[in-house]
Amino acid sequence: MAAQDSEKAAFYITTPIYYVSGKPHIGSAYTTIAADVVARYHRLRGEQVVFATGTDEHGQKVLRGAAEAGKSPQDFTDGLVVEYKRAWERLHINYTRFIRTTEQAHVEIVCRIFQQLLAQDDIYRSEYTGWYCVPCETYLLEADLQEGNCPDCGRPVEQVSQQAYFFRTSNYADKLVRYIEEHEEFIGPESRRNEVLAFVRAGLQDACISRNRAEWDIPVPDDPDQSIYVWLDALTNYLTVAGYAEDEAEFAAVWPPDVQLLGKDILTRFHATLWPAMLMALGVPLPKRLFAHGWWSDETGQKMSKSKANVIDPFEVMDKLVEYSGVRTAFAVDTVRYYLLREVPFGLDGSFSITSLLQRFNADLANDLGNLLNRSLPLVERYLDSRVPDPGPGAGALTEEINRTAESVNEHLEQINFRDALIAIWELIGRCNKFIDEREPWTLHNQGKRVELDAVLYDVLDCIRVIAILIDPFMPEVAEEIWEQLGLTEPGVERSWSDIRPQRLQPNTGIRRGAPIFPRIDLERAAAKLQAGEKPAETEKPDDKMQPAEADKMDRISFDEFSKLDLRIGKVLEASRVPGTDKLLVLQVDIGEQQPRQVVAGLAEHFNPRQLLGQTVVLVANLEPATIHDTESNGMILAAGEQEPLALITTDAEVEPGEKIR
Ligand code: ME8
Repeated sequence: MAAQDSEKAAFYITTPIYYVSGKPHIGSAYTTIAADVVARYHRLRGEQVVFATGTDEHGQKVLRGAAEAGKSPQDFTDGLVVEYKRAWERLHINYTRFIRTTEQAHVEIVCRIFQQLLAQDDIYRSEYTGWYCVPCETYLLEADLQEGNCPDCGRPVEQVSQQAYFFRTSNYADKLVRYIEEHEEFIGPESRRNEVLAFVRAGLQDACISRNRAEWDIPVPDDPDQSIYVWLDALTNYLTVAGYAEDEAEFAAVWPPDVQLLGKDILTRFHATLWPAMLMALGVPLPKRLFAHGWWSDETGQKMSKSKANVIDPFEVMDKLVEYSGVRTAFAVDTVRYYLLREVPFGLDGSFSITSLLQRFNADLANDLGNLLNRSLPLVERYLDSRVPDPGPGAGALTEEINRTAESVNEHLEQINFRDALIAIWELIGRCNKFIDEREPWTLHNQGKRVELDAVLYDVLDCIRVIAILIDPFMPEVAEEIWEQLGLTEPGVERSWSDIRPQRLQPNTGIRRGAPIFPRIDLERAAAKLQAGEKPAETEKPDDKMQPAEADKMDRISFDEFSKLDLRIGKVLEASRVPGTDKLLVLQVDIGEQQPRQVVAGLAEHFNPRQLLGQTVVLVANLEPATIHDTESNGMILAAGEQEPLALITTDAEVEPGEKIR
């Protein structure tokens, strides 16, 4: 996949072109997001990329959809194309070409190909008697049917008896078997390759490639009673995009496709047989790699189908995520992208579960990645005046991990193995978090070990920089946010795969810590809401951190309720770690009472105990006492930060301990 032909200038990747019979859903989004990840990866490597997607607009399925909607086929398809383009934009899909099979230039290429194949006797006319599945737009033989229904979608088929044109697929079966055997990379994953080989070895029937004329289809040249079969038309889109028979230079720069992604439903009968046979007949090189991914079903494992109304809408999922976490819409989109590619190995089937999406959000994004940022950038702010330090001779502790991760992510992405690439990146995130725990920058600061402190924080920031590049193909907006928080906003400081090397971060860069990217979800509350079947609010709103509507959604309390809080000024007299924990400190706080209050607080990851001595704090004095890790706690210290204590709440002038807050 990486190795480009020396004479080929561009990396060419495609998705199937989707039927415009319904709105985009999680299935079409899946293939398109996966293709976008591959395209972004190659762009980051400095390659020119042609990334094509589009819509399949002819055929009975679309014609019937238009009739049901009471629209002309043109109005119907125009409307849905807008929906597709809008959906791809919202999902951060950066395609370079959106092809519609109704484009005049494409129609002309389809006709030219038909004429050429007819002239060279790869197409002939005969009688067709058999079956047709309209939802799949597939001709079927009696022997193909399962209990009289379509073997793919299980729906009833229609009997067809007509004069028709045939393509001599059978002539290419042996050549195709040899080709598949000799080109291991041609079909992935391995299991699908074996299925295709078995199918082709059993021999191929000539394919019926026309139908009695339907108003909306492409007519067969010089035979207006017949329409060109929608699959011949659809597969040709990949050639049209590359400039076939139109622009020789463009075609030479782009052809053959490096990767064609598709679902397993359209591999064996179409992309792995009819398509290569057509190309062989035309004398055009075959695509380098066809990769068929698995099928998403709903939470109960049922195949998604519009008639069952269980089709998953990615935008409804995002709305829920925004509602439950308060995450910005752009990062909710990236979360859905991450979830789809992390949850299930590409190639296998999966069932989409909002609960597991929310769990992954908390565990991988809020905890692992979010925590890394939320705990390290404040340290740089506090100790180093928000500047990237000099690495000094002591830096480079994460060099080996960074190099190893880069190598493994490359390998996995070349193999179209998104899940393992993400696992490798998350191992690096875990390692970086652990490095902070081990080196305790707060202790180094406290001990005045500035050189060591600089080296540790440099390594952490530099590793975060590498992580931002690595996640960029998957989560482009999150990568950009991290980049900005690192202060890498100068023109020309773009993310590039070649910068996945240690110690490329410029000392003295000014970091700009932002709000936490992934606010943690209260999973219990979310589960209760999900169970109540609440429909989330529309997220058609500006991508701001605090939406005006959020204030309305807050649980309000009355003044009487607020008055019940007893908030007091306190002064920290003693502070030490709670034995056996990483996060907890036990503090003795003077709040003007006879005895100091003992309070357990989750401050240990961000504050050194000694740093807190003498600190003025705000204490919730009338909180019920609790025992935390065998230690009595009698009150709560207030700090800013929803997930992590980023800063203590204190006063801007000296106030006596015990003073009430109103
Ligand atoms: O077949 N899980 O279009 P189509 C995973 N026009 N992927 C899914 C999915 C699911 N539940 N549902 C759909 C066509 N897909 C033809 C293609 S190409 C020359 C012509 C994805 O709208 C998957 O990629 O039925 C599948 O192959 C494609 O959508 C089918 O889209």
